[in-house]
Amino acid sequence: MSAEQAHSDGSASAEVAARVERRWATIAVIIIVMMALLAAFAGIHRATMPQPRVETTDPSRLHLSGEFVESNLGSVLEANGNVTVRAIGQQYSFTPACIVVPSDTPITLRATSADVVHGILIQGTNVNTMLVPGYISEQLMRFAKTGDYLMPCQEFCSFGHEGMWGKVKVIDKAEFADRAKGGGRLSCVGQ
Ligand SMILES: [Cu+2]
Repeated sequence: MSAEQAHSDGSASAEVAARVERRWATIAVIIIVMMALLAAFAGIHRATMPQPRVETTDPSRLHLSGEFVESNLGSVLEANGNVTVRAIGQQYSFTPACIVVPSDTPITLRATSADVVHGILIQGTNVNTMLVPGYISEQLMRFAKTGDYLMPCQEFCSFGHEGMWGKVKVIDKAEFADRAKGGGRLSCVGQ
């Protein structure tokens, strides 16, 4: 191979490299633009916003006093007809493990973690929130139909994570009102 040939081979491969680099740069820019459009779509059109306020709690004292003591966990029918559900995630279960709620009713889910980061996801719905120790996660939800929904922990929280499942049981509105008459907090644990 003469010196001249080697030189032209070198510039040809430099051209190929430049072309490949431009192609990948274009793909990267397209991906960034698509992600920005998706974020704008979710935020503006679907109104998916981060929680408007930050509420904190002391994870080491959850069981002693305040909103998340054991006797206050579960579902409660509020005076205005809405339902509030309070729950805790801990390694490796949710309390209550079975949440009972009425259909066709505005529901506020309030939950936190007693130890590490967990997550609540209700299958077949867009309910999906992280449970961070020290912070209260709040999510609004509404179920059109009665039925059972699985509620797995969706954040890897250590070796028992795959066994961390809960359930949401959506029952008829009238039946829920009837059960709520006695006061107290409702759940479907053991049912
Ligand atoms: Cu977990």
